[in-house]
Amino acid sequence: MADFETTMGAPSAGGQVVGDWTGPAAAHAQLKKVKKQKVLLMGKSGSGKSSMRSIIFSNYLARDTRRLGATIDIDLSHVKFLGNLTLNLWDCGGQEAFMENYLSQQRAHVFSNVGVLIYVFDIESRDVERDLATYVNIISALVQYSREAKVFVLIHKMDLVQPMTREDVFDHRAALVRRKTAEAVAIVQKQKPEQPPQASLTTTTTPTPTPVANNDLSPNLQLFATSIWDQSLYKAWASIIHDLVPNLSLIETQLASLGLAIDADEILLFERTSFLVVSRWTSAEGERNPYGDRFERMSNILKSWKHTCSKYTGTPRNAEQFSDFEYKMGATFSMFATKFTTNTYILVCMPPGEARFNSAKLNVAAARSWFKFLDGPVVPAQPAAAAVPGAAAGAGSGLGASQMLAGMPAS
Ligand SMILES: Nc1nc2c(ncn2[C@@H]2O[C@H](COP(=O)(O)OP(=O)(O)O)[C@@H](O)[C@H]2O)c(=O)[nH]1
Ligand SMILES: [Mg+2]
Repeated sequence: MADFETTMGAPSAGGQVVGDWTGPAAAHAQLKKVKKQKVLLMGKSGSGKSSMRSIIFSNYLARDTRRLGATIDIDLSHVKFLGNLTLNLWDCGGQEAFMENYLSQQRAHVFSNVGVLIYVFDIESRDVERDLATYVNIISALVQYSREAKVFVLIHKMDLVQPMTREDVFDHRAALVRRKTAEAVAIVQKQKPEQPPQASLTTTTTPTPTPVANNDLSPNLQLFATSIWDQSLYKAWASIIHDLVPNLSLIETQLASLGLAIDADEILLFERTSFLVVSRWTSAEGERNPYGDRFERMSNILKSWKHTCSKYTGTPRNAEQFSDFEYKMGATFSMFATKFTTNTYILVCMPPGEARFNSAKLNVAAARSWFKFLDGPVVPAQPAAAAVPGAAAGAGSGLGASQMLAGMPAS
């Protein structure tokens, strides 16, 4: 990253950012190729798995999910996320017969090469003990075949719990799940490496399970309280995809450079279909914002806005792509969300001021070429020259649009 910072240039004392793209090859050489991730979506039938998948990735409204039919066996979908990440999403029907099958005949097939397991608990379920027992079996199989996998447990349908007791109910359930996870790991740990697993007896082509050593097998576990009726779903899913996104540190570095250059309070980068926050940058001033849930709220608001645009223009929901969303809150703050690269939207929040706002918009447009790598595995061509005067300078020193445009890279 250091190489890239040098080539892009830091804001000078005068607030100008001048990028000389003489040597970004080092940074681009680090760009990762297309990454495929197997993501298992599991939990009892009716717990809400297909609903959340359809809302996040297929532009469903929460109320549309009532019409979803039960998933039969495994519903496999390939979700393209940005230009270089494909999620192979295994939505596993949760009826008991299917679950038993995943744990026996299909064990190696289902649990090998898993990047992420998302396990959904319905908080309304009456048979908690049984749900937990199934969860223990699933975790044991996962640890056996994909011990590096990350586990996200979603305690779902929290809207059905009284708001006053939600936190306590979640904490109690989370503690139970953590304990059960530890128990599942202990079961696998006790197994001797030479003991063949049940499934490897069924076919000669099944992959061998990960050898069980004495070191810690505890999966990397995170828990979230979720509901399809509020923004909590976006918080959980943004965390799930966050670690899967290739070139994350490059994205973060670039966003920070842009944020400093335009003197923003905060920048959010969204994936264009799901509106999940891929990455963000916050200034020291922005860190004082007391609303910790503002990121998932913005995901929710922008996605609803997109649906509203679709409703009133007659455009199909999947095709709708608004280009700009601006909000100027008097003397408090300004923000805009705009289409950025082919696969992303960007949101910039900044102090008020017309000159600052206009300058930031131009500079964000100029910075698009820095982020071309988000659109595909192909290493972008180097712009001949790039000079992006900062909005800080624009706001402070009254730079005119023609001066700024003069410094923009040829796109
Ligand atoms: N109240 C409430 N209902 C939900 C929620 N998520 C899903 N549902 C409903 O639960 C039912 C079953 O959902 P579905 O996604 O088919 O469950 P799956 O079998 O796990 O795939 C549907 O009627 C959904 O509308 C939620 O967060 N809150
Ligand atoms: Mg389903």
